Amino acid sequence: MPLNRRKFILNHAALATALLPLGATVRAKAVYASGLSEVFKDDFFLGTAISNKTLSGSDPAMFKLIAQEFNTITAENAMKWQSIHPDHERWDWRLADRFVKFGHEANMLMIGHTLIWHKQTPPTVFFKSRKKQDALISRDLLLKRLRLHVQTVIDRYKRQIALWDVVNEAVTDKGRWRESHWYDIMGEEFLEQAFRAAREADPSAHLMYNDFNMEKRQKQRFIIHILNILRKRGVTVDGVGLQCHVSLAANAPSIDALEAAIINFAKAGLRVHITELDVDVLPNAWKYKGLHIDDLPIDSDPLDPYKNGLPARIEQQLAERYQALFELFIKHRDKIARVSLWGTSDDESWKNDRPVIGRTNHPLLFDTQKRSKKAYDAIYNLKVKRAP
Ligand code: 9MR
Repeated sequence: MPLNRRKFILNHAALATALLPLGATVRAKAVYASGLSEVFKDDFFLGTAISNKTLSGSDPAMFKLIAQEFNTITAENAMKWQSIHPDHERWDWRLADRFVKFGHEANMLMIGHTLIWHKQTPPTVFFKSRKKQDALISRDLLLKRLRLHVQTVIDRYKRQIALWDVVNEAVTDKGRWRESHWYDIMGEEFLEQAFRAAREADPSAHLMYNDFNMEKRQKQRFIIHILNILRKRGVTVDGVGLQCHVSLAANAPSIDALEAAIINFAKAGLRVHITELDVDVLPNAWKYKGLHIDDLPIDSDPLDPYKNGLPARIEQQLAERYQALFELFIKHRDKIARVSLWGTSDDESWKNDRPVIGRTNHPLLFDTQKRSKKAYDAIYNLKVKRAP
């Protein structure tokens, strides 16, 4: 086993436990020895997010591609509160069970995403009545719900999942607590309580805090500060997730800013995970957030320029951007446990519908036909020089 992977596993007993019972499938994995994760096996785990479409079985070719190319998976939506626990007494484990079954069969390192978030959580979690969504419940009741949810989910999967995004996006880019129902009802305490509940449910799990725009200095400082406070109170957070939803423009964010983030989080004693990498190639359209591309009050063509494919020039820029990112990740491989893409092929990316709905983005390593792109070759070639 490569040194850094062994170190990672040894540092986190639960991960070892989670991987060990899979002896039989470890051998099966060797069949796919040529994938991208194999190329990076001495550096970090390399993964992707699996969509609900794939999990519901309508795209078997996608499972095959993922098994071939990656060694860690995250459920893009299937394990979020709204999907797995849609009502107080109702749990829906179907897609999450499918995720774990696939992960087990393909010998994947599985990531539990995400236990506590302000989005994709049913309003009934926070309000006194279904009809009157103005009266928030008490701190004590919300704490009870938080603990029940976190512990039920971890309990069910703890034999297979040893890494959890416990809390997602609790901090603003300016380095303050994000306004959310969690924060409104429980104040800062919700972060600590979430990690406490997770730690109780699986004492040796690898617990992470996950957020976007982690290169912003104020955000970084604040997150390190609050995670240090937790540590002083005896609640250890093991890792931090840098989502890395970046864009094609060289400074969005700059490699230097990302590098500083990786170094600062590592210095604070946190394992770094790149959790949701993708590279947006489209023009900025946040001004029209939530609108469909066909409903814009302006000529929409300039905002959706690559409907018929990515021109060679842009494809090249995308490859260069991916290459620069992976050069950085390789440079800091001692700090980085994992790099996960947020999806596999371009057609399934959330970036086609955000901020504007219905555009054609090209942010991932595989095109809509599941063919590897130049960006794939660029990062593959960083490790393996192919014969000309
Ligand atoms: O990719 C996910 C998309 O399908 C959902 O509609 C969206 C809902 O907010 O969440 C997306 O995934 C998010 C992830 O869970 C947390 N970080 C930001 C991701 C992109 O929004």
